[in-house]
Amino acid sequence: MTVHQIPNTLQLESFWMPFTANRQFKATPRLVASAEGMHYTSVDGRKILDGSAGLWCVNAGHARPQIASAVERQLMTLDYAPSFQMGHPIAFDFAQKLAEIAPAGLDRIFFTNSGSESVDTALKIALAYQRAAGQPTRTRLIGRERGYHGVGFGGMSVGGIVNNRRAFATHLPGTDHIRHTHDLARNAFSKEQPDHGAEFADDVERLVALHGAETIAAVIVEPVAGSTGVLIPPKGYLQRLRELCTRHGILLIFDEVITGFGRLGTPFAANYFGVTPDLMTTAKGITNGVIPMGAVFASRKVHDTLMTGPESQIELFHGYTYSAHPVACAAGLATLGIYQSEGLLTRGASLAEHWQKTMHGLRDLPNVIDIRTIGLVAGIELASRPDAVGARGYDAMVDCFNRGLMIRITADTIALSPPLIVKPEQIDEMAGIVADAIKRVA
Ligand code: PXG
Ligand code: PLP
Repeated sequence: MTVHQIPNTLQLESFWMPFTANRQFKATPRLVASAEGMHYTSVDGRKILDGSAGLWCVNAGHARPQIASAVERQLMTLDYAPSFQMGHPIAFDFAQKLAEIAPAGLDRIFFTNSGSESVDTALKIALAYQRAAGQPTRTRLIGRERGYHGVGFGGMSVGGIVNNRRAFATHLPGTDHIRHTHDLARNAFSKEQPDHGAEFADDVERLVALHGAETIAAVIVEPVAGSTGVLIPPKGYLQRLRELCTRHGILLIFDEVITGFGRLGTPFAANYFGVTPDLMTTAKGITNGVIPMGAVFASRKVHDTLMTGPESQIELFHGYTYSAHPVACAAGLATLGIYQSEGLLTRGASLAEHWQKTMHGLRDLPNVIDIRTIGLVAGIELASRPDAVGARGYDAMVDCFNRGLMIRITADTIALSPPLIVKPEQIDEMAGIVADAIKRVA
């Protein structure tokens, strides 16, 4: 036992916590001390079922020995090496393995250390691509309302969550947004893709009409929006987005930081929906969450357009000290090994029916105004309390934690996304704890 497991000796002031109500949290902290498989253990020794795969990242479950030993081995073999004008074999191996599971054609891999860095990298690649393709006026970047693309200035600017934007007035200039597709009136309680709303993709035409296609570099969307409350694209929507981007010479970027690596029951959302973007951002599940890493998957067209000019010239003036960190690559390779040997990238598909039935079984509970499910993700939207958006959701999260289940909330929407090793009876257990919480916060 280390001191970290004795809360009453713990000094909480110094750690300025991310995306947290620090003063509220420090008054009544929720602390976990260890994790294994599908469970965390709290500092007071309670088992807590992981209903959120950490933060949507621990897809193979916790404390996997193969990953731990690969990391240890790598640390003692080559702990760090630069990737600027140097290389180390494991980075090339990992990129090759990722290329093998990538959606068709997205087989050029640029490594980062997080989803936010993947997003900013993809946006910069899009700008560099348009310039190299002889379209230097294409500098505008289009996101979507309610989109989350991390917290860098680029990702924040194309993002569409007001709380993430308003304190930081200096957004990137030259960004704009299409509307979100959330439409409770027409689509509440849809299973998988809702029927209505493909026409929201036509907002790309409106922005083309407003700004001129020759000013637009890229459109970025989450195929399924995760952190804004599990918003599933209407039938035909992503296909239409793809057609419009192609027609107008605009690159389409899928932000698959959450949807990547099996979350929908397919390796990537691009596979699930049968729509291939030009660039795809990933992070989180790429290393099972255990070492920070991200990757941008680029099409040959994008990559090859930049591989021009004299061979001695750096083609993309971009990268991170820790791009392709050898220890992250080792964790990623071991993670991919587990995903493949246990079939985890498609396991969600075989559980989806049970998942959907169990989650939709919660629809008659008090204040439930929508339930959305796809793959191994569910969003359960609760009506907000008058004048207190988010309060009911927060109380439900605390109640679940106290009764042995970790969930995520966005305002009053509960998001569930367990590790992909979840057993059917654990799905039932999750639903039971959530049902009790919903009743208690009514
Ligand atoms: N894009 C998407 C689609 C994401 O979901 C990021 C980019 C940024 O990744 P990093 O690694 O920089 O955090 C994300 C991250 C939540 C939650 O509660 C979701 C994320 C992060 C933290 C919390 O839903 N997604
Ligand atoms: N700031 C300074 C002063 C640096 O020297 C560097 C990298 O060399 C950075 C920021 C960027 O750090 P990273 O490459 O880890 O993103």
